[in-house]
Amino acid sequence: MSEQLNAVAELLIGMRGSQKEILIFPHLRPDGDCIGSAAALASALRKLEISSFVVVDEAIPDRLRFMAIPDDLLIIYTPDLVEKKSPDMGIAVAVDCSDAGRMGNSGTLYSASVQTAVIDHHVSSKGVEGIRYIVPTSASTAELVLRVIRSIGEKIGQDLMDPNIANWLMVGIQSDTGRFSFQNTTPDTFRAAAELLESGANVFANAYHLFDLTSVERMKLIAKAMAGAKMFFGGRIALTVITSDMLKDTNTTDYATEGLVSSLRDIEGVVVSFVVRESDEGEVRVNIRSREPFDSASFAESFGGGGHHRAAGFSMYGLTANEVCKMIIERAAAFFPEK
Ligand SMILES: [Mn+2]
Repeated sequence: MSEQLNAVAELLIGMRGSQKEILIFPHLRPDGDCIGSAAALASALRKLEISSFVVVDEAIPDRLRFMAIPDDLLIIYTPDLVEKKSPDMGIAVAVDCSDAGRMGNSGTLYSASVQTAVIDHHVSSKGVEGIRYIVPTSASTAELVLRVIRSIGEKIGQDLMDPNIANWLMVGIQSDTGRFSFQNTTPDTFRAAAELLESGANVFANAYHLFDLTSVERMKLIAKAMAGAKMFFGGRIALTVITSDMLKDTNTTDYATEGLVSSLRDIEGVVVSFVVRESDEGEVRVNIRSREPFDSASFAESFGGGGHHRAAGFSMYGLTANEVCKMIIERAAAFFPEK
């Protein structure tokens, strides 16, 4: 067992018998991995009779409702919580992210905690505070949380797994591996998945909800985005812009764009793809997917963002989507090795 895993497990176990809470913080705009990991960890900790909640800025997005995470496991962040919760807060755990900046408003509450811990698999993990279990080679945070839960169980001699926990972790793995097809998928991923299946996860239902289920509205949005896609550098870069008007016209939300950036990368010859999204709040968000040798994470970091080598993102403020596109194309050239 790694030292970091052991340290996180011991830290969490240490809250048994205290009146303090363990609050768990996924990242903003939650995906299956951060929400699944957070819900599984909170639920397992409750079996130790530790009061534990997942703190989020907004309710679970519609497309993840199938996970059936009970409302009583969640706290929707409000600013008054910082004062209200601080005295009760024993440990704040960041999952699938490593600093308050990725959490949105609830990051304020995370930062107010004296003791923090991080469970994450992003190469661009930031910060130095707290106990940090960060494994960039892990395909998902869910695999790391599974190890934490298993380790706690072994230490206290209690099996903490149940079908809900198993399924929430499986959702995390399926989400982040593109149902076991991305380059990040490892033998450990399959071993974890096998264990979770044996504990009651439903790989089929998850795949349907995560990847196949769609809507006419979303299809219309994707059609517009695809029609507007532009190619650069002899077809090695594919880029498209999603404007606020496109979302309004098709009656969709931001979440409808999921999967689009991967589809663009799948075009033959494309090494890196970008989806540039306008938001009403003056933010322009950029999603990146790439193939070797293009490093999405370091490209995103050069704009103040982060992520994984093959999947990353960043946000810009006070610029138009077109200005951001121009900057991307100018800077991307430097990220292709010299010929
Ligand atoms: Mn993840």
